[in-house]
Amino acid sequence: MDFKLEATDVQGQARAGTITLDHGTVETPIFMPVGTVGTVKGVHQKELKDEINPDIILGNTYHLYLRPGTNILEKAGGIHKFMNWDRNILTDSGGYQVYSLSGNNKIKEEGVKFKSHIDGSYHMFTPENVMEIQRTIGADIIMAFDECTPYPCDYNYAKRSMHMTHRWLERCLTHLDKTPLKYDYNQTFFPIVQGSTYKDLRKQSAEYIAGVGAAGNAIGGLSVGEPAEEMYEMTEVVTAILPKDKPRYLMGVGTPINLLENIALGIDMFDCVMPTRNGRNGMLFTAHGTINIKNKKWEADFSALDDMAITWVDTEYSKAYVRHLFTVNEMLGRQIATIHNLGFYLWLVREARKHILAGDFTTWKNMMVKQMDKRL
Ligand code: PRF
Repeated sequence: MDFKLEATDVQGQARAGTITLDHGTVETPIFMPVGTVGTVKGVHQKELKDEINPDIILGNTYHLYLRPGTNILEKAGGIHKFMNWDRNILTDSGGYQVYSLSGNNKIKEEGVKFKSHIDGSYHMFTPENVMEIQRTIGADIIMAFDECTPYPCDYNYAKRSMHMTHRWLERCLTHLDKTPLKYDYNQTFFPIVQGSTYKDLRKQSAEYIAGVGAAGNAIGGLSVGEPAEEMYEMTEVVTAILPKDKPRYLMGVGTPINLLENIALGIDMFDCVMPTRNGRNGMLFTAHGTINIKNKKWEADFSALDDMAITWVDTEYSKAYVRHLFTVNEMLGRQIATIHNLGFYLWLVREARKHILAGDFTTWKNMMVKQMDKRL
């Protein structure tokens, strides 16, 4: 993996760069659409490529391990071939999903024993087998196995958990060294900073992670229910320590405003289910604020879905029609909303990149944050 920093904002920490991987170059800042089980829900690969055009998408180890399973993924020749996506993919390690999705999990030094949310069967994730599973899935960027602490989190628990995440990281690295690549392209490993909402722990964790010297670094444990201001404070503490010449990935974030504020603090990569999941629920993100398309106020509004016309659905369909599709629970409504939202998220990070390169990011960001902070 190669990271080139092209520009840094004059007033803040925002950066524009490129990450080159074996399935193409990623322009940063980037938002990675979430394709949990090997599909960005409701979007054809062709639409994803032609309309939304992301350089990289995300998949989840937890889900792909449960279904279709590593056996099928290996037979398919890896996730890219299986889902017919020839651009980059990043897999999350399951270090978040085992806590958020499976009931009854037991976290121990050895690893996490968890109950499948699908059939109730028991499984064990360890730093070692998660590295092997990610080798077999075959994403371009693979993540360390960590513990994402909940919010709020007791200081002593957060501290013990952070140290365990660091010990797990050493085990990931040792095992990865011993586990050969399965396919004919490279994989890049990112470690994850934890430390809950405690500045001293975040500082300690960022120093530890920076010391590993990985090609890229991630920040976990945020956007788990804490106030946005607290998230920004933690990002700021961590980005001040993480190396400037490596990409920084803030996991599971966030709203359009969260993206811009964190870009301003030096984050390069994001992923979040919000544009897809909230889209399926009728929430549309626009440059002028958030729309609940299910609202009766759109019943006879025949204007274009979004006059900014970022993707073709924005002018092809009216608000009244999309509202109708949601009212009668037609899947096309959910598909349209998903394409709109992903188009908007990708537009937003590309605009951010343009303004960083042009040198007026902070002014533009402040204007956009004010403009987007509305319910329409
Ligand atoms: N760890 C991992 N994945 C994640 C998170 C984390 O802390 C988060 C937190 N917002 C999202 N996804 N491995």
